[in-house]
Amino acid sequence: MPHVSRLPWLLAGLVTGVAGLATSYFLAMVLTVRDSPVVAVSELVVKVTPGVVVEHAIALLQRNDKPVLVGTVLALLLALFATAGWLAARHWWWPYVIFTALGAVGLAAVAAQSRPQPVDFLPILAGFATWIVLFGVLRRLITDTPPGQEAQTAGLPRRFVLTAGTTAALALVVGVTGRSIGLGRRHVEETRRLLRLPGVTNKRPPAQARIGISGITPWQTPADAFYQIDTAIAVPTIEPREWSLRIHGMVEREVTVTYQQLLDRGLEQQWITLNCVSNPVGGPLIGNAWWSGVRLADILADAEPRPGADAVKQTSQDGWTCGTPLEALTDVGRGAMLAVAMNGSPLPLEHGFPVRTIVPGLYGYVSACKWVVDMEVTRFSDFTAYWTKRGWGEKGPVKIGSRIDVPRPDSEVQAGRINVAGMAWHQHVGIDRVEVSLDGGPWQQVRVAPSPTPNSWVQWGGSVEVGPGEHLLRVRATSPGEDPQTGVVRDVLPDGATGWHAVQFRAM
Ligand SMILES: Nc1nc2c(c(=O)[nH]1)N[C@H]1C(S)=C(S)[C@@H](COP(=O)(O)O)O[C@H]1N2
Ligand SMILES: [Mo]
Repeated sequence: MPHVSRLPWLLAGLVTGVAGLATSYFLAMVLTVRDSPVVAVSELVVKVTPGVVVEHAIALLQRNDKPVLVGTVLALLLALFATAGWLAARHWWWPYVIFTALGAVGLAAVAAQSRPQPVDFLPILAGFATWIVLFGVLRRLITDTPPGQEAQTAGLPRRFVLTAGTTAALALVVGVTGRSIGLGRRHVEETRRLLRLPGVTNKRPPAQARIGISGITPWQTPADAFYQIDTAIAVPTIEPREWSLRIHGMVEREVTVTYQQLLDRGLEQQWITLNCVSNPVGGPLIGNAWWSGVRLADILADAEPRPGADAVKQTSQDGWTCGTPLEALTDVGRGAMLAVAMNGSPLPLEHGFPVRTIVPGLYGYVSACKWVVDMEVTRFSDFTAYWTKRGWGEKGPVKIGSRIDVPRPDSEVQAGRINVAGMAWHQHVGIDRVEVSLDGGPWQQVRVAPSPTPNSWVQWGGSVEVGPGEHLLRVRATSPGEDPQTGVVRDVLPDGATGWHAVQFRAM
């Protein structure tokens, strides 16, 4: 039996292990998962270690306890990776056993955190996949090379050295990139926390806007419950002092505003409901917030759009685009704004920090540009925006909508008089009537809680009489001076769903 060097095996284990760690770390940073996998495992170690031991360690290490712990876990991992490779010289399956065990520990560590989300597990899975695939590749490069037959580098098969070396270098790049993304985000998060915005208040919803029926959606949507839609892979991290907005194109005067200049113009605040064109009938992609920002009509007036322009092509820092009707932005009455705050706090990073556009009465995909940095005054005939290219309508005015929150679909209620309640919206136009129909019967009017503005949704509620058995409740809303909401069913594509929301339930 020829002499088998164990060095390539040990290196294969190390390189594979480190590459998997780098992938998972990178993904954790990009997905803004709370902790990188190694940190999550370190936290698990603390959790399963007896309290006295932890206290002694903290007392001993003082403020270095966390770096020391994470460093120890990392060192242990490196040793395990090398061992896994080393053992593979004997039995090919050893690394797979060790990598699987480590993956399981990683999953357990994430599961042990408070309220883990499904996405929190992705980095672990990606790291595990990297381990399995990569070790397979390196293993083949070692075993497929008959000793002494191929070119050697430092006593190792040259092709193995090349692949392992490239992988290690890539892992380094991936790891360093992940770190800079993570640090950038943390820095901007801190800037955001320390920001004090003059004129931003945290307004409470007006009491009369609430219908007072339990189980209904809150009239004001907290920022962390607000739906989020964007194409950004990593949330853009923009320092306010580095932000500026350039308005150009078909204008008399190009205008550039910095963050400070924006604040100096003075802020306006209003309740505005934002919804997504891809929200199905009865769906959750809608929210209502108290927005603070600067009126866009004023800023555009400074730029003086030229006759013939009918559109504004907005571009975000990450290159997403949308086309907004110019008149919706210049119409003072509509109240389109460059928003800097949501519900009394600077915009969350996910919702466009430091500045986004909000236009009452238009779907988000044609108007609500997050991380907005560029506005080109132009013509619809001269460009196509991100979603328009993909088959969605060019203009995107919101359609009237209504939703049943109470009773819940497929729920059971006591026969008799039961509460019914939900939301209705037609931003910029308003809602003045809501009706429900039980089991296909006549439409019965319910109460609409008055909203302070047509730009926000309303809560509606009332009661209906139900006997024992299966029931179907429908809802439709009406805007002032218009026909009731249509029951014709249309898909969200290309410009928003139509049809009545219906809820099936059972009475006992
Ligand atoms: N930069 C950027 N802005 C964007 C989007 C995007 O993908 N990128 N999506 C739009 C869409 S489709 C909607 S519905 C709203 C959603 O805003 P929210 O995530 O703050 O709720 O943002 C809009 N603004
Ligand atoms: Mo959207």
